[in-house]
Amino acid sequence: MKRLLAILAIAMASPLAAGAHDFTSGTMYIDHPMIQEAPPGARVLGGYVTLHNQGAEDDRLVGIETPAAEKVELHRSTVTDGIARMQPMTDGLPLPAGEIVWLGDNGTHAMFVQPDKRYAAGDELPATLIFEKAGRIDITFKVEERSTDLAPGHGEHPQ
Ligand SMILES: [Cu+2]
Repeated sequence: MKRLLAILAIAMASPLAAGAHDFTSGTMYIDHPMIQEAPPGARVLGGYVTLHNQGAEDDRLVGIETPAAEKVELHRSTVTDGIARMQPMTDGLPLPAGEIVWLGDNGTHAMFVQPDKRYAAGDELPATLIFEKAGRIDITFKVEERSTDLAPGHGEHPQ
């Protein structure tokens, strides 16, 4: 019994490892693109991904496309005087050479607007990440159960 509990504890301590998947194209390493499961009828879904620009030149994530939603916007959430707001990241997400950037840090996220159906944990959404220099890279976002482990702001995406 103790052994079983230990195994459960390990499994629960690393919820991300279970759903981990990654993609590489050229010098761009794309780790763990995920979308948080939302309640039925949700009009938007929040997406997150880790990007490691392993090249010598700075790059930038300028957009995301998917056939699974009306559109995808890059947003940054801020809380001012207790009021949450989202702002479009009109210049995209900068990816300095050699650095690892998490779309998810500081309230950043990809907002999937009007998904074509309800996506539940375990589902996958095809998407294309569009980079200024690395070009278009096809990936899939995996839907995961809503987690409170994500940084502040992620769990409260306005629906
Ligand atoms: Cu948003």
